[in-house]
Amino acid sequence: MTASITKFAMNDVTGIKDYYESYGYVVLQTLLDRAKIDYFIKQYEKIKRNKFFIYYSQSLHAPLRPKITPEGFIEESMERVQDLKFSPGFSQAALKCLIDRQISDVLGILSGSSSHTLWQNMFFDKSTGTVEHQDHYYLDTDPPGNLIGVWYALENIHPDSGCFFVIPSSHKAQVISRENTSLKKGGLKALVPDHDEMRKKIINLIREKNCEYKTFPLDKGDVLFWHPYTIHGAYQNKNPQFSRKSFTAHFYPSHLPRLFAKTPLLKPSANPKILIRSNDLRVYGWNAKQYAIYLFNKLRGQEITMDMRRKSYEDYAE
Ligand SMILES: O=C(O)CCC(=O)C(=O)O
Ligand SMILES: [Fe+2]
Repeated sequence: MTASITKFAMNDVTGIKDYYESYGYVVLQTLLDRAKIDYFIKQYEKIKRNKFFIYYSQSLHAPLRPKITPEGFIEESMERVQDLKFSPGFSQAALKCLIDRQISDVLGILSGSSSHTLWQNMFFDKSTGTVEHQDHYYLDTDPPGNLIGVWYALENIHPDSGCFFVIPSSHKAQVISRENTSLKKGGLKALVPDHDEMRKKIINLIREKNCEYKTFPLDKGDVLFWHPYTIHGAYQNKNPQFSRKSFTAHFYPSHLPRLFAKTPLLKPSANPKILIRSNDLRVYGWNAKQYAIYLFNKLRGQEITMDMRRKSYEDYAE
């Protein structure tokens, strides 16, 4: 049995803010228009079996061709969905959901800022069983603590699909930061030992304090917002019949700089309260590079860098 989930409506401004501050997350009920979701899913079904479709995988940090399960779902999650410009119907439908007006209204309630920048985003068809972590380790603002994570349920999420979870109020406990702050020296690979340390510290913290996990089998259109210090992750899929269609995105108040990262050129999106990356040429270049890396990896064999999937490690029970 899943414990009940407190869900808020948009007009409960004080309730939303207070809950987020106490627990480090908050759920808004049917925030995202279902017709918008249906349109995105239609676009997704179109590209899924396209022979030329390549995407950057968030779970493996490498470009991939979709690996489709016997039940018809893409196995590994996609990163930078709105930047997949060689599939414009798909990427634009994703962006429409990500930058919805209701989303920016809630971001405004939580941060008090009138403009937010969309930094990173992902699409999951199935759960990849994300290890416990704080987003602060990967993405945050300077000063830290102002990033907001957003998880969008794109279907009714089954409890056995590998639900997203958070450790309530963990944003008030310890923050584990990156020791290696320079991504330039050696890229992602240089961060691997440090990342593994972080993963272990988080697991130890949870075990020492015997923390309670809160699991989210949300309904289609529900949206969860969380703090960059809140420990969260996702369970492994328990039944291959269940997908877990969802987006996640990370926003921050536009006036703040990024921690450990340069801010790219930005422009207003179709929602004037949300800024997105403006240099389209660079984004096309990034896409071309993914094709090149994909072909290179195919010839040479793929090297796994930062693996986010709990099944790749021995220290997780499920
Ligand atoms: O949905 C998941 O599996 C995890 C997503 C996540 O950790 C994030 O978006 O920050
Ligand atoms: Fe995360």
